[in-house]
Amino acid sequence: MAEQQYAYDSTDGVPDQQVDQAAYADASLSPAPVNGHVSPAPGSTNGDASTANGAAASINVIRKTLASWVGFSNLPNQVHRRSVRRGFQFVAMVVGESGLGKSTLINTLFEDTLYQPKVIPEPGADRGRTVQIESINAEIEENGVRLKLTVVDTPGFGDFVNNDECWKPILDNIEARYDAYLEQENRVNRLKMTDNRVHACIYFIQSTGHALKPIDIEFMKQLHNKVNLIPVIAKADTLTEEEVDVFKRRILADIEHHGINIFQPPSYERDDDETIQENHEIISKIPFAVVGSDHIVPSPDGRQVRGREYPWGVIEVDNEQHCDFVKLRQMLVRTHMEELREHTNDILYERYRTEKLQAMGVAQDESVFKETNPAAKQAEERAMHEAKLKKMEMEMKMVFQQKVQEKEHKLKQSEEELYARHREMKEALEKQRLELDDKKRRIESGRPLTPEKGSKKRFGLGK
Ligand SMILES: Nc1nc2c(ncn2[C@@H]2O[C@H](COP(=O)(O)OP(=O)(O)O)[C@@H](O)[C@H]2O)c(=O)[nH]1
Ligand SMILES: [Mg+2]
Repeated sequence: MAEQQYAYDSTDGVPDQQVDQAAYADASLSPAPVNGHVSPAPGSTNGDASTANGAAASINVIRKTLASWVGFSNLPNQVHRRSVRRGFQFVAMVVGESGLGKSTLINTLFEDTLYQPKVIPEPGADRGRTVQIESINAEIEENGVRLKLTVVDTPGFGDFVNNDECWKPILDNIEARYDAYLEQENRVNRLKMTDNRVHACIYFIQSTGHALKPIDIEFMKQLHNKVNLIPVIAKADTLTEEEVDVFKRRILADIEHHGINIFQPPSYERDDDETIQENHEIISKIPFAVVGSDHIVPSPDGRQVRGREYPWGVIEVDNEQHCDFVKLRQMLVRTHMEELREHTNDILYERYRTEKLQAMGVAQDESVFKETNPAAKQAEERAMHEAKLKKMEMEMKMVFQQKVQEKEHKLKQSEEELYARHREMKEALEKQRLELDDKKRRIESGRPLTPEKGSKKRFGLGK
């Protein structure tokens, strides 16, 4: 059978800080403040799943059967080998009031005493005032497949006179684990990622046979968008078969009425009939009515079975006729562990991460999602090229105009100079002409040109 080795162990009911620290050490998680008041990210409780994958591109898929064996049908085996090499990490959280059989159920699930028998506090002893968070790490191996299992227990939940906000330390712990993962994602080296996020939260409902209690509704309402909720009816052996049926219907009606999302095993188109049937059976049993026991008792027909012995008979844990434990284990371990991990990563964590980053002011550059259409891209490039040419043309025009203006200016200047010179010369000529006219008139009138000089000469000549 399964070979098991425990990394850490803890005694149930006794807060073991060392265990808690060790559990966090790997992912450099710090334990969440037990009664700290970290406010949840805005819209954290009712946000919609943002599974925006964008519109699927209309690519024509060619479906054909290959003539020869190419080999990619072996891919699942490769994934299998890698998974076996790496092992799996799974974190399960158990929440519910004290004494509902949380520790017993975990021991029953993993077939060993992860939790030692409870040390019940003395009457009047201080039990602490807050919900505690304790985690136990165990490494389980079955047929060569390693599972690193962490069980997060929440002793103290619902145990006080005032249970207002007793869901808060639990929510804080879940968010602290998301934060630790986000921090790892942002590291430069992401090769050694430890996934300490809570993948499933088993919520124990007291088998009152009536309806959900306000504390149950409040807890589920606060946590349903943060974690995969798996409600179970604790100690189902205290109810008769009919009582269980009625109680289950009432619980589901309450859950629906309050709009609470519990984990629903999804079914897929390609599932084979057997898987679909299996899924259907699991879904029909939700909320699982469970009985836990880590004792072996003799059954009336002489077999040694895990169960609870009563004066009127034996309740067998592993008998589907007696309780839903087998179905719960099947879903949690055999059929849907990977689904729980995937849903945590793809939906719950993704939403938390988006809200957290948006609150920090990190925005998504939507242009990176823009489809690249070659024709549109070409047109865009052409337009850009044309705009560039136009700009160059404008610049050249401007330079040309400037040059023309300069030339015109120069021409105008020289024209003016020429005009001025022309005017000057004209004036000078006019002056000369006037002088000549004057001389001419004088000569014609017989007057000496230059009277003083002329008379002297004439006198001189006349003698
Ligand atoms: N009748 C009945 N008793 C149970 C069941 N599971 C656990 N118990 C008993 O309930 C008591 C408290 O169980 P425990 O696992 O310590 O509860 P926890 O405080 O929720 O962890 C123990 O005496 C168990 O033997 C169950 O399925 N049915
Ligand atoms: Mg316990």
